Amino acid sequence: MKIVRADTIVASPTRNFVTLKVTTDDGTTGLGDATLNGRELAAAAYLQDHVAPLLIGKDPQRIEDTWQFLYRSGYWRRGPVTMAAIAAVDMALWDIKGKIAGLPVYQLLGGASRTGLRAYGHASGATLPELFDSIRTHLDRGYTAIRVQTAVPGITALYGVASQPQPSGERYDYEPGGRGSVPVEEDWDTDAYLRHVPGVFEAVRNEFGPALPLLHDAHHRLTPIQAAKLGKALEPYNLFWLEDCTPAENQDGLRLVRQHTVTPLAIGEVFNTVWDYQTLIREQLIDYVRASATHFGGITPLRKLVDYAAQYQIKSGFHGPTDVSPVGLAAQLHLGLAIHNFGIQEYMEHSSLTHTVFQSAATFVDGQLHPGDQPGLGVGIDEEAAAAFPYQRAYLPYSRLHDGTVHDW
Ligand code: EZ4
Ligand code: CO
Repeated sequence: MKIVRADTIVASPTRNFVTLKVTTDDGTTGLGDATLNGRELAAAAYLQDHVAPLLIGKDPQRIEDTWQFLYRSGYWRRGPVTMAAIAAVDMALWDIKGKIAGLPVYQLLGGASRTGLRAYGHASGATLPELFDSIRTHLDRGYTAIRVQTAVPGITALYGVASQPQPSGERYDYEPGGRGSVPVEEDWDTDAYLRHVPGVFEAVRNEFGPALPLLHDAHHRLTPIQAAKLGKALEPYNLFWLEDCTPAENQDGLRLVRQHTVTPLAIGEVFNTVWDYQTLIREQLIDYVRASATHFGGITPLRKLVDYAAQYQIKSGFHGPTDVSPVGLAAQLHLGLAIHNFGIQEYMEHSSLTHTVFQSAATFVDGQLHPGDQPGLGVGIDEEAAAAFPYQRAYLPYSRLHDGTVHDW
């Protein structure tokens, strides 16, 4: 069997997605996701100009070998552009292998370890009543775990608060990657944030009781000692996890956080290889790995990461925002269903326009995601529909402190 085509499809139904379609000489096709929010064309060019020509004539069944070839032969290792491109190839080859075998990818990974994947949804509010309504809406939709993001007095535009008026004039609902020619500027005040957030969790606990799993994303904004302080302040409210409390480029910094708090920690949505996690896992400084298949080089290395993490009782909490396409989401649903150390799956529902381009067999029932039982990943692409939504320039926002200093977003 040989690969005869590798096409990169960039489409923007609601937001930009980069999809690789690999075709074999018997007409089998596989899809992979290389979407890199705000830098989509770099991943597309890497695939189209540098990777696709290397795939022609290769045996699509050699997944590990192809991964190693792309990772090592490029010489310039790692980085989100490289790893998103390799991820797309890896996913497409798993998709093809599943189709050849007539099995969903989770069966190739060892079969189901559970009936479905518990998902958490994103609730948010500019005020407490609005936040409570948002949590209730998610509970009504079946979610059994809720991420809570709140507006903060003294901060005008803050990550994760859907209804908050944005400098762009649009609502924040779907995702922060706004279309436009420049990144939108947001503001940040660490003290205001640290003062406000514990009270919000106290109010949520009082309203919804002690049992509902609650999560929170600090989105890389704190220093280790600030993160430690927040983790400690949130202990009475028993979080499922505190996410990305520091940027974590300095893995050693998490020792300090860990010494001070028993709030469980989840890190790594922007990480792209196991090396980004090495100290965090070996020293048991975190509880959940946040990588996505799309930004981590695909299913093959993500499997290795969770197997390494399993030895330290660390679980998965794969990144599932709308900037991971339905193909990328399917890849991690298959893996999450198969592994033993599944923790929880982030789920931001894709827009209905996105579903006109991607047809996914994945289901969300009673708070649980399932990738479905179609052979391969279970996602198709309507290329005609995709062509109707050409790329639109888009950037993630960035933050400045009130004195004008650029801050981590
Ligand atoms: O801001 O994926 O936990 N989820 C997140 C996401 C990220 C976006 C950036 O592209 O932090 O919403
Ligand atoms: Co996050």
